[in-house]
Amino acid sequence: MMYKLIDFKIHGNHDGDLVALEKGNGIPFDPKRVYYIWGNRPDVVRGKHAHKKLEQAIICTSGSCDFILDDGKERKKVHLNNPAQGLYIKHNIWREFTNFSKDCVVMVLASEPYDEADYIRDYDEFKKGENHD
Ligand code: T46
Repeated sequence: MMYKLIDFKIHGNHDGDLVALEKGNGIPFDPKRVYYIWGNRPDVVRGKHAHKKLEQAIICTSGSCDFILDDGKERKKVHLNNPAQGLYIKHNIWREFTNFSKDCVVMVLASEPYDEADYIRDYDEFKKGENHD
């Protein structure tokens, strides 16, 4: 499984909608960090790395963007434009993201605190990795 799209439960009423996320309730891991990204030029390409251990759930809370995912064997593009949907990516998946709408805000829940040592930023090194599932 390269990725999974998770539909979150929406607590909606006539005033608007709310999504609440926690382990086992939309998120398959215990989140230890949250960060968010906005203000990107439409054509900028972010990411360009994989993670050795980190799992993440990525939510486009506003606007839209594209994630390009690569498991070392094939590449897939996922368009995100729904704040009630999460893109779950486990470790050892190369990711790039681009095609940002002006109002795009990407929020990420991560299974571990930030650790630069967990990043694989060289594509050849990623491809050579012995632990592709
Ligand atoms: C991912 C995609 C979706 C921190 O200090 N703490 C953090 O938790 C993060 C994520 C980043 N940073 C610093 C490190 C860099 O100096 O913020 C700067 C930008 O980070 P980076 O170039 O890694 O950002 P993206 O947008 O390329 O990638 C990020 C995540 O790093 C990555 O895990 O999957 O968002």
